[in-house]
Amino acid sequence: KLYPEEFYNSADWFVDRHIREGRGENICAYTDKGNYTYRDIQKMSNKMANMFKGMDIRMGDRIIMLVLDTPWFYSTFWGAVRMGAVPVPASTMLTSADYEYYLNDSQARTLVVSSRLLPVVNEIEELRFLQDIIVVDDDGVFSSPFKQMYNAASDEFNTVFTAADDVAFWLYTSGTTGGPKGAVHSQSDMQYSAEHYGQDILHITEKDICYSAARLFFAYGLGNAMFFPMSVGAATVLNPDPPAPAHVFRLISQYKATLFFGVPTLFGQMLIAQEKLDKENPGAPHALATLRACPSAGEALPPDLYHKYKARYGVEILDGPGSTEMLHIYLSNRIGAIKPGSSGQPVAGYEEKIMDDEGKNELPVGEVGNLWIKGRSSLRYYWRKRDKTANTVIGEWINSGDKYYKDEEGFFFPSGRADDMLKVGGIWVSPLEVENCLRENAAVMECAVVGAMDDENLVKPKAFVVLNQGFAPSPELEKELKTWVLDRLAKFKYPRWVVFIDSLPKTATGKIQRFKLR
Ligand code: 3SK
Repeated sequence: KLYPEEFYNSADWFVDRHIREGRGENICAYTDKGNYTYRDIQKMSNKMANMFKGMDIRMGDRIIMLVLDTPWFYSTFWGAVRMGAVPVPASTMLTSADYEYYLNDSQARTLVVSSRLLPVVNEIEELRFLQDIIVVDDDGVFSSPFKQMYNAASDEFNTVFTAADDVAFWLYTSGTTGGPKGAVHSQSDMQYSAEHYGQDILHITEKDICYSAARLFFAYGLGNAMFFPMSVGAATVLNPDPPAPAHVFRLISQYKATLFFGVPTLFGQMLIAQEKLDKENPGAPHALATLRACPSAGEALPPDLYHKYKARYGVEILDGPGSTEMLHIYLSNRIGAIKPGSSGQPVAGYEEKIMDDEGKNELPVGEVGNLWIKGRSSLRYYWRKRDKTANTVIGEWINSGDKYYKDEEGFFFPSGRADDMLKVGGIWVSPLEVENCLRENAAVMECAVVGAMDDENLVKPKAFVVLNQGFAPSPELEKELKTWVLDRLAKFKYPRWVVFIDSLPKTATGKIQRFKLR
């Protein structure tokens, strides 16, 4: 036995520990098709690990996961981790070109995909490394020959000898330039985040029932619906369908959720749907009575939304930013101590400072600068992106790319992005990607995309377009350009407004002055 005291595998900590400590019969996942205990998840992930081993998947091999929010996400993720492979959950909302990039960039030989997403995978043109596609339907039935392999696999597995600092999983994150970056995370990062945010902010216990509108493939959803509840033997409501308000109301009330994790766009939509319900049925109780808190991330929460939600539901939205690089939330408002409009104060275990543009001096209270964060859940590096890693990982600190200032009481206030990226409904959108797409339309000579506020005070892409000769502004052309982007990029990226202008404001050196457009 080599250094047994160094053994640390997150599947052991998040799954097997509960069985060892008598929580094996706790419900881990509630679904509309039945419930799964911690013991069930252990057996399912052991079978997956045995199947992966039988496929000659080795330690360090990446397994891309395009898996909807079902127990198969858990069994695939933990099955991979316990045999030393590296699960890479990817957004289920992208295009075949995006998936081609992920599969080739990660050099994954294996893809696990929910059957509903297979058509988009089938459109991928060039795959350099992929060998096996394991399709799983919503009932957990695998495609052949994996169905037979899974059924025959033992539900026992000796979790491999890994250590806290070994690579455990990756998550892709987008930037303004270049392709998405694979953020490489270690085995102990999830436990660190769960023990700090989960306890300091959520006070999560075994009795909690979580439901996350953010899907499991986001770092935000992965914590909310997997590693926070699984850190304490609590339960999650898993459902593969998109979280429309009516659906959210049903799931929360049916399963008596205590923690509902959302994003501002959805909280706003819920209030609009609630208004309609209240008109149809005056005096009827709302569906959120069992909730004790509603964490929010992904984009800044407008203060009026916080007040309206609290007034209607009597429960607080806890706003706090997180990132794929830090794995989860590092600043947050706290239950009973909220400053609307702020991102709150440091989460225990994390330090934040506001730095000048040279990265040399910390700025005083009230001055806007660059937010740097320190905490032991941060990424190790971006896969094959040395320069981008060097710009982000600065010793023990992570440069968030966000502009912030701090007030006298230590609350942090967001002041925009250093690199013009937009957060739309909690998901990063690169203006450059939308601009490049628009520019491929024959009518477009030049364009620039910036964030603009919609009626709910939430950011959406807005395009300013200079037309080529022979084209004239019209509502039809506006519609055509929106459809053009809708047809080519993931749906949430299309510009909600197209404004035709004669020329773009630029600096003497030709750089677009986006602040003027904003
Ligand atoms: O994208 C975010 O804003 C985020 C928030 C919380 C946790 C993780 C992430 C990536």
